[in-house]
Amino acid sequence: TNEQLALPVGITLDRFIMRNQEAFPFASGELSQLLRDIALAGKIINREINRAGLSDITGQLGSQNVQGETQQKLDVIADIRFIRALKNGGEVCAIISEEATEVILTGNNHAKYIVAIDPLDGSSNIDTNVSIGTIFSVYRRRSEIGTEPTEEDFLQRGNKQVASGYLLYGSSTILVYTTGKGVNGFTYDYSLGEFFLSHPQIQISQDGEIYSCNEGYKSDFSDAVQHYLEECKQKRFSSRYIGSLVADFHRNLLKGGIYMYPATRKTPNGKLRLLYECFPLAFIIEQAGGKASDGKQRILDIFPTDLHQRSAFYVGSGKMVDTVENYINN
Ligand code: P6P
Repeated sequence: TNEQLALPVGITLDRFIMRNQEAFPFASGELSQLLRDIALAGKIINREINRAGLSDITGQLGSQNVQGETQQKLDVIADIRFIRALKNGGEVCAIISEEATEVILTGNNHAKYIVAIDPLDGSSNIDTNVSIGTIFSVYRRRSEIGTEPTEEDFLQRGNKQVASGYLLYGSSTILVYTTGKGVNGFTYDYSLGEFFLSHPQIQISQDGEIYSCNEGYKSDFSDAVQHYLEECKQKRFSSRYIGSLVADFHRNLLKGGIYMYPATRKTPNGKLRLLYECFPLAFIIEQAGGKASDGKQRILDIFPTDLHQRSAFYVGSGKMVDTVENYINN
């Protein structure tokens, strides 16, 4: 059944996952364990981020810290931590990451899940202390259990995702995810080392008055998108663009709004990556009652041909995505 679980605010993530698993009649617990592994990696990265200013790991790759150790950038550390957590958790047979060109094999060839991840989105934001995020997407593998996974395992439509979510390392650290039964947000209490349900059954408003895009590229946008921007300004909508996808997405999810990254001269196919940015956020927004489009089609219907392919991205309140699509297609 598709009813959303009404669980009390304040329940721990662990208990929520357990209750949620009961709602899946044939669940064997592997996805539950995988979600716990992701939450663990998020806690570790959260600690690294909070220490970054102190132990000077936000600098360029290769810089030395006070102990004379070779430094690694936070996004490299995040990548290493997620891969290690997923490998050790044993539920994932392969990973693709924004930080790696090729498929990463975990050696768990009997595991049935694969994960696509952007371990820490937007390094320019890391160095300037802007809120940053991790985005993840979970699929069942297409290849036989026991065989070595291949790139083909990852070339599935977005609507085949089993789960997706993000961690936002901001004024507080929040984990937001869906397994297809609604969207829930968990806020991290670092003094207890626990995530607690703080945003149960998130639903985005059908319409909104916030638009997020980099207007510096306005002259590159199609006439249609420029006309939509004019409409937003005539209606005195608020322009909010943090330049950090997870932060912009999360604000719009809670307050209503649209995030747009259209094709530009510099990025003719859009800038954002389909498999580990657009697909996971599109799954979330649809589960929260919103929409995600590349301007012509539903993001989740796209069949990817390359692990790192990019896409134009319009995501948020359904009526706002419909409006900009109408400009583009008429
Ligand atoms: P621009 C950060 O580099 C990122 O991937 C997203 O987090 C962000 O929304 C976007 O790119 C910002 O891109 O071209 O506006 O700087």
